[in-house]
Amino acid sequence: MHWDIFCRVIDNHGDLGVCWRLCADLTQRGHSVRLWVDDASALAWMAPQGCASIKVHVWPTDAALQTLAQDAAFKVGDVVVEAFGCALPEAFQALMVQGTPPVWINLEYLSAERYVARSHGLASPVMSGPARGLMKWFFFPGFTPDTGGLLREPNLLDTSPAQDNTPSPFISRRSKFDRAAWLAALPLDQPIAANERLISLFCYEPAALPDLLMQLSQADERTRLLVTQGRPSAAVTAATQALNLPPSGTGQLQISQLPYFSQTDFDHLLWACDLNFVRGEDSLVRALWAGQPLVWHIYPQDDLAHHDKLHAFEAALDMPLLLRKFHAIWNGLETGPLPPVSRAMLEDWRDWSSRTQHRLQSQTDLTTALLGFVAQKR
Ligand code: TRH
Repeated sequence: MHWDIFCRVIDNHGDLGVCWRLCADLTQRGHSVRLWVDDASALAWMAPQGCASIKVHVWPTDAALQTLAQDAAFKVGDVVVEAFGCALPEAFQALMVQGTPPVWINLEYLSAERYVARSHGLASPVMSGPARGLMKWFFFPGFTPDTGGLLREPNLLDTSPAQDNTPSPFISRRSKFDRAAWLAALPLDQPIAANERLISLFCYEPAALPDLLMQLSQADERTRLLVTQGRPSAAVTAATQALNLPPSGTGQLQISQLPYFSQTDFDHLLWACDLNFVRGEDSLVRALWAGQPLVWHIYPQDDLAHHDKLHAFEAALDMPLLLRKFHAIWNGLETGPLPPVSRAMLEDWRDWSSRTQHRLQSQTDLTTALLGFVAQKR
């Protein structure tokens, strides 16, 4: 099938990150995709290799769409995805009613809250505008079989670290992963030593970050903190300055700043680390698939709606109590010292991550569910 996927970048990288992963998964399954996006600049690092079957277009102006309307060769896709309520241009909606109407999907944000299962798959009749009379369908990702599921490309878990040891170059395809070779090829000031435990950091600006840095610097074990580019890197710089620490860390803590990775190498980072701090939506899902201990920094909302969202996630995935406590402090719901990241605690969290990965893996993945849903609605 042919797909038109519309994405607006609100802030950060999640909107485009999720859309690109969906596009890539669809093309891997033989579909062709046009991705319409208002700011594609992050694709330069997220997907530097591009993808022949994904045509990236700038968000269309009315004038551009009027020109397209004159082009006899242009056809709207069989499926149109409006990602995260981004609102399709009216001139595109006008094109949608010219031939056989596409299946129109409103792809929503990920949440474990109860309304998700209730709302998944509901119809929303279009009552006004050029597409009046068409139907939009709500499609909600989620953590239970009565939702749209989670993005998971077909071969993803066959190639996770536990199952594969074939060497690969630094920018590798997702087919093979060798942890040691991947880590050795990272552009770091100091190579990683065998006795260092590895923690990746992808977050916003958690108030508890200085506490984490101090705790790690005084821990029993040596830790390498691998800090991702952008807001995490700026937050760590600000925290080390406020604490009067060297930028490269102190005591048992060594801090290394990473470059922007492709999504493939971002996954590799999550596979390679002993603990992953992730944020937002897409990196959370990828950390769940990595099966390593994780801490989630949820996207903060002004009305504090993220508090309920975090609690629903903890409950849905039956998170251990100490990990919930860590999340409450990391996300600013509670104050006080972070529980120490001890070896015993990481073991406990690893058991939970591994059980959670297995449980979620038994669910239908989002793209398969979406294809089934579209087939019903055509
Ligand atoms: O960037 P985010 O905070 O995006 C957020 C959330 O999706 C949030 O729910 C949404 O409302 C808001 O955007 C507008 O976190 P997220 O979702 O994990 O997206 C990050 C993407 O960036 C993900 O696809 C992984 C990718 N990435 C790389 O590919 N390479 C990198 O080096 C890094 C740091 C990230």
